[in-house]
Amino acid sequence: MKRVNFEDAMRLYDMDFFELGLLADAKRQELHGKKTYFNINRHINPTNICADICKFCAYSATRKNPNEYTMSHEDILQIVKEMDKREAKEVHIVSAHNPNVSLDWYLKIFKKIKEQYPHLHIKALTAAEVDFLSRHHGYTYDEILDMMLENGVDSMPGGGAEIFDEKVRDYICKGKVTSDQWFEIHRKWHERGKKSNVTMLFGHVESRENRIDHMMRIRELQDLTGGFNSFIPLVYQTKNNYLNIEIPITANEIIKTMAVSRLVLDNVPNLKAYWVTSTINLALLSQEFGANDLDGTIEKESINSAAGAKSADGMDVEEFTSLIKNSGFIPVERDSLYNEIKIW
Ligand code: V47
Repeated sequence: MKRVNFEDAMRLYDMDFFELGLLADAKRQELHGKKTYFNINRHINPTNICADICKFCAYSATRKNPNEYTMSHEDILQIVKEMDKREAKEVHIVSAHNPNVSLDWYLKIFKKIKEQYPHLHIKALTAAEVDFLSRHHGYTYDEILDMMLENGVDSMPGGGAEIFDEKVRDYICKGKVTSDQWFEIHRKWHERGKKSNVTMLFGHVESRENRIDHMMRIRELQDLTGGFNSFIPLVYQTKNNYLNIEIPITANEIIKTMAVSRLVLDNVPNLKAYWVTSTINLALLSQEFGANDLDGTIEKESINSAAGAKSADGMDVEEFTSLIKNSGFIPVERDSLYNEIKIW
């Protein structure tokens, strides 16, 4: 099939909803058949004190959310101990950009987790955090990435990508990692033989053009490195932040965006329907519009739930897998690098 260019992608959005779905589903079936991947994982968000100000964020401590916190390493290790008992395979650690703690506070917790739980996959530090740590503590990106490796980080999450268009980015999150820097960090990580994910925050002030431009920039780096495991469109949550979006994005536009991204990102193997921001119902429907991954059980999550997502307590694995089965797909537990562990 011919590669989808920018104009083609715009036209995909204008297609009949179900015909677009069939196209995206054909691509999904070619890559993954009826399998839907998920992971037994746990999110930990160790601190919400942030030096950056993103208009869409409800998680960081501000005057709308004055309850600032910073976990101790003991707190974090206790959570990891409990999740390990429940046979979780991945710990996903993302923090705000806290200027009051040392670089060691960030790095040493990875080392402690790795030493005590060598079988756990540590997915940690977004490119936005790497950029913050580099600026705040005076290290190069290369030095920070090497320290992450030395301390046990296995892969990088896709956060901080937001929207790469510079004008929109300036409006929603001025001052944090730029688009070029975001790609530079992931390129350097991939060059170390490591994998990462990439997100897109949509449903706020961005246009369809901005979303397609975002996907095209990802496709370009992926052609060079092949280091992205999955693309994760994050539906903007409207509550408790400073973006003031009055009319939320429609379900139709969310599902179309999933389908278009499956077709544009022909070189990214997995499309994740992140149920936390899309709702579980739309995530299940997305399986018929290109998505082949539902992230995981999550257990607890603070960033998106602060802005209104119903994800504060995660989901039970039995319930999760039966929802996938009942929607006509095969729930396949995977590890963080997409090796299959178990068909449920
Ligand atoms: O970067 C912040 C987003 C991200 C809001 O790599 C918001 O596997 C919606 O990146 N509405 C963090 N989203 C979460 C993230 C992630 C999640 C799941 C899996 C992976 C992965 C990565 O959450 C931030 C930001 O883009 N976010 N505020 C909001 N109001």
